[in-house]
Amino acid sequence: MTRDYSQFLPPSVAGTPKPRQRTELEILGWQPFFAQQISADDLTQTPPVRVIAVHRSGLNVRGDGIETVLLPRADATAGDWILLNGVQPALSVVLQRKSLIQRRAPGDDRRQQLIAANVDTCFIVTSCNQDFNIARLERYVALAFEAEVTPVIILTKADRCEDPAPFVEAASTISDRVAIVVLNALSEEPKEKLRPWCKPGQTVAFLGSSGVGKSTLVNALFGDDAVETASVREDDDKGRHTTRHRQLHFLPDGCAVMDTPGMRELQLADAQEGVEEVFSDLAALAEHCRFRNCKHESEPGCAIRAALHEDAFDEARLARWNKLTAEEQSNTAAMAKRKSAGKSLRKTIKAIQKTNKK
Ligand SMILES: Nc1nc2c(ncn2[C@@H]2O[C@H](COP(=O)(O)OP(=O)(O)O)[C@@H](O)[C@H]2O)c(=O)[nH]1
Ligand SMILES: [Mg+2]
Ligand SMILES: [Zn+2]
Repeated sequence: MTRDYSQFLPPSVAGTPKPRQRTELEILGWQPFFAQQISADDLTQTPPVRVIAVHRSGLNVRGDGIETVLLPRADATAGDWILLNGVQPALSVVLQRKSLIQRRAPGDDRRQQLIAANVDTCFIVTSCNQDFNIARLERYVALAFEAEVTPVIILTKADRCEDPAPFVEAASTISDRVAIVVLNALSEEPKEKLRPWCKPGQTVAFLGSSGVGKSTLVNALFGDDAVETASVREDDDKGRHTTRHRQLHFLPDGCAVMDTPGMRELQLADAQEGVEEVFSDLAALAEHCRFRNCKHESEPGCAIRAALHEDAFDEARLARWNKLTAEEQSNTAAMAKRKSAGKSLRKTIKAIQKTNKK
């Protein structure tokens, strides 16, 4: 009989030591940032669960040995950690977030829409084709900067494009703080190329228009068909809409991966810092304009115009900066108005309730 003495041997002889077993919570993306918000009692009495999918009808949450559905609530979104109150689920508490991706809700509803919480890296996906739009990419990058999430631009369908270089070049003008990855999502490339961000304990999210390959990338990371993808319509190269809700998937080594449906309209609000960060070169120049409120049109002593004169940057970029800044300001103002209107309405209701009680 052969006996296994390997446990008595130094690791170099016994083979490479096994990586530490990750706890169930760690696989879901639990980090010290969340652990330090709760006590040992909380951990047992109101166990943490993560929102892994958002549906109209409810929030799917998962924890250590827990899998349940909570009623939808306005203050929780995909990726959130919640201390689950088993007796009164409505009293469950959302933990403080590490990051929050949000946009102005589309349509007339001017409130902020929570998209994803506690994401470490957001992969902004577009393709080497007509989906590529520099202004839209800038919005996404501003959104990520504002959310305090690391943005990475992914250019898919490189295999369907004769020369992806111009796309890479255009994307690289957005910000020198954003990595750019060009790949074929249907190959083995994604696993290798996205590895630096898809580490154990991390949460990554795929954002971008419909049909650019977000779900295909999720499947490539898992090496199987974890999620359904759209088949491309022959005529316009666009995928059909299949991903309908935001959902987290968990790689066995402990990286949480979020797939999202395409966003048709991305309007920023409350994102002034994010926008400034994308256009930090222009914002720095503007500091040198003679007038504080310089519109960079025809004012004397305009540093932006002077730089433009020397071809220091592209005039179209200045136009995009102006446009995004104006839009962000108007959305933020509209939202503030809505908030205060809501506040005074709540006050009125409270006052009525008071008089009714008397
Ligand atoms: N040739 C090629 N097809 C791709 C690539 N990425 C995605 N597709 C195809 O594009 C279609 C839309 O992909 P999907 O992942 O559903 O897009 P999503 O809407 O962003 O999730 C599918 O038919 C994919 O097979 C790529 O890099 N190369
Ligand atoms: Mg999809
Ligand atoms: Zn100026």
